[in-house]
Amino acid sequence: MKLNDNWKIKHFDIGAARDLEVASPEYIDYFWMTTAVPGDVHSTLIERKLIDDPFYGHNDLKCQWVEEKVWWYRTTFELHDEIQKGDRYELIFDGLDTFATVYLNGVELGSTENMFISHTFEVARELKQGKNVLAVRFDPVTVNVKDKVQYYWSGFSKKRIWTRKAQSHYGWDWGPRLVAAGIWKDVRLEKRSTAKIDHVFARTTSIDAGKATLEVDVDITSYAREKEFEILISLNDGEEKITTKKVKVNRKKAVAVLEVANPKLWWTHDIGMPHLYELTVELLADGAIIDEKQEDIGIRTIEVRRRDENGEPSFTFVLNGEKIFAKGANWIPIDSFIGAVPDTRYKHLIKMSKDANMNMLRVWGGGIYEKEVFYEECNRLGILVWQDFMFACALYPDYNKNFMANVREEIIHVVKRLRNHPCLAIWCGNNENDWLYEALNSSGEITHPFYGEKIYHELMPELLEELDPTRLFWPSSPFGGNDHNSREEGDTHNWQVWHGNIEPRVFGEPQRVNYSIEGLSFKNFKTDTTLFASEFGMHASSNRYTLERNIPKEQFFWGSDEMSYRNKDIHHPKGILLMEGYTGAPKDLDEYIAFSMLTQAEGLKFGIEHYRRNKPHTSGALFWQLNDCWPGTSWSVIDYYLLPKASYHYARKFFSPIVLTLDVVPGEDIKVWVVNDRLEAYMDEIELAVYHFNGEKVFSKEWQVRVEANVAIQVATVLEHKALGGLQPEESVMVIRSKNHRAGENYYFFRDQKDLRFEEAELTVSVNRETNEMTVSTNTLARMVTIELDQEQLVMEDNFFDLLANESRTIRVEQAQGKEIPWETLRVKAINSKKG
Ligand code: BMA
Repeated sequence: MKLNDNWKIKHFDIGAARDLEVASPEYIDYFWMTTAVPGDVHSTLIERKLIDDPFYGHNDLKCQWVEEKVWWYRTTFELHDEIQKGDRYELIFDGLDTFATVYLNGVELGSTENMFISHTFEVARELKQGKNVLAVRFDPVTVNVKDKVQYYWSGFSKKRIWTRKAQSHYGWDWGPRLVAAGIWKDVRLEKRSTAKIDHVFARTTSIDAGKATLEVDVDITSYAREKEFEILISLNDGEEKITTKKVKVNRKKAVAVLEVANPKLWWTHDIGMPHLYELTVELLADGAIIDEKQEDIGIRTIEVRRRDENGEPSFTFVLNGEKIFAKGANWIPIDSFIGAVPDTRYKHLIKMSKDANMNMLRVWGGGIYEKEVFYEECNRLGILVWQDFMFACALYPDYNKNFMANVREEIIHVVKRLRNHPCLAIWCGNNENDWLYEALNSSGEITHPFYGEKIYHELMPELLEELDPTRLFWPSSPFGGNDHNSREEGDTHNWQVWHGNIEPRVFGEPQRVNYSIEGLSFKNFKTDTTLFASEFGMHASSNRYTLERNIPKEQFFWGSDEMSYRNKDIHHPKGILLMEGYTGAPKDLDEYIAFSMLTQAEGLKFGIEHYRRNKPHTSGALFWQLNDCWPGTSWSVIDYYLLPKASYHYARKFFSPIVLTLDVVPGEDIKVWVVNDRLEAYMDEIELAVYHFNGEKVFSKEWQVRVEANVAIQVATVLEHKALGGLQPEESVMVIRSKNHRAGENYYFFRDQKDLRFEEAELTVSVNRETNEMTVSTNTLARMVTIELDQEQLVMEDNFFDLLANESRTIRVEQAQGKEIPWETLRVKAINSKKG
């Protein structure tokens, strides 16, 4: 039974309330405010208009007081059962954020200090038939970490490392400090009989010759020592029963081996179907079912190949025996207030990832182990998950016994919770701790030992060997080689682009930076020979609608304090330098929005197509970052209102399983490539065409291509001056396309945006409100046609595209929740379209 109803909250100053009084059933809470569970304190205060929307202007600073208070939650619930002697009831909190003390009918059941795990209390004696009162006190994090002064490295804020809570709550370089608190997941009361199922671990042990073998391990807790139990396992495929097996429980464990003939395998969506079977595990005592668990499982094998066929280092995910090129992004918490986020927001974002042809998402280590809905959607849609443990950019107090006991419990809990998901591909110990520690240490900036090392290099590998030997445990990201961020081994974060790091470096060298146009240009991707790029990216503005909703009107201009407050990164000139190199520096807000979006989109395209051409040596490209937790300026490609930036639409193209791509360096030969990630050969006729911006076609060449399954090849070279057909490079555009529409069109320019000489485009726009379609056409090449409508969560077939002279495109627009499209707010423009 869920206990999510009737909750109320109130805050007290530290020390102002007597705990047993507030927790007692007699306490009068008539005047408290109601709140939603799951949820959080801030979201309730926002809803009740007791704090101003923290995302608007500087309002986040106005509500910092919330984190300094003691917050009490109270509810009452009715229990109809007549409680018998020997009955067992478990009160389960799936998520308490974070320092909580739980009381039932005035009895203090215990305290918790880990947001990431569920907490269970045995309460048969404290429960009553009839009315029960449940109370939870949340202490401010400041109280708990007050005396934990520590002078060693911890990025973005100091004391966060002592709290097993989303580290980004304390502020990050893409989000404000908003230290959430509250009951952020379900609360449940479960009656237990003589035993219960603790955990199930289902895994594919082999797939061959039309047969798959699965092993299912079941752990139980028994409350009746002498009693015998059995486990009944069934595997269903929709309505069809595939197999069942009954096994005896021996010392609280049961193991069953299942065989599945002609299994339908789980694949990522780009190369197959993500087929799911339903596994049911029933616990039987004297023939009667006393507990049951159901999970969707996939039949698949996954490994990370660390050496290729020639014995050279590699970092390639291999799914069901097939090498995968991982295409995707880094996932951060999808809201500053994660408890109150509806599942629909998750579903929409994951669907958007799939629609952008991503086959892997990395759950980054400064946020949370995601909610169930995240993994379920990835299972269902065929997206692999790189799972970090939640440690990021800091040293962690591995010398402290209590902290380590908490971490140990967390790892066990999380691994058992997530290990059955077919989407889960790898466990990773932390984000950047190994790399940054060594680099900062070598630069003389920190002299402490590598605190935290025991977690990722002792505790985790030891526990994972036992709890999940089916996946690679990777100590950190990046990791491997001489410099943990070495391109010779393992995975890398390319922060040469944007952050200006000078790479490669080796152990012992200081980390140097080059803040110049060349130093942080996205052109630097070209020299990146990584085996697997798990982070890299550039800022782009949020959409105009998103900014307008959150920036006071009088501050709505480029260079205002409010605009700059949206950007939480240090050294703001980095973004300007990046744009200077490609589009030129923006002069006003409209130019900033357009130029930053275009630079990010072209930069990611430049880097990712390079990485993909380099396959299989490079076997993955996960850019930083998919999403935002607030309406800010960041590396995200989808803004807070789930409106795509230009890069998102570029991603649909540069991540498509088959991509026709050009390697273009001004003044050099143009290299024509085909990247085929599909598991079958690609045969086609392709064309490279060059046009003057006014539409005149000056060059065309066609090739018959056959590209074997899962390879990238260069199919041709074209001399630049030939391709130009007498035109100037500044006035021409290239298009590489499939003559049979088997692959998407791809546009390239001979020079950087700032050097191109566009003509002024006149766009003609018409709207069909019946079908929610709009059509745009142009007289001359229109660069980055941008369709804007004042509504959140809009889904457009395409946006931010280039349109050749005299061509037209029709775009369908939908709203994720089926809301009306506000066509009256429509604005369509291109970078070179007529202003006004
Ligand atoms: C990496 C990430 C994040 C950060 C991003 C941008 O270091 O792991 O910590 O937000 O770069 O700086």
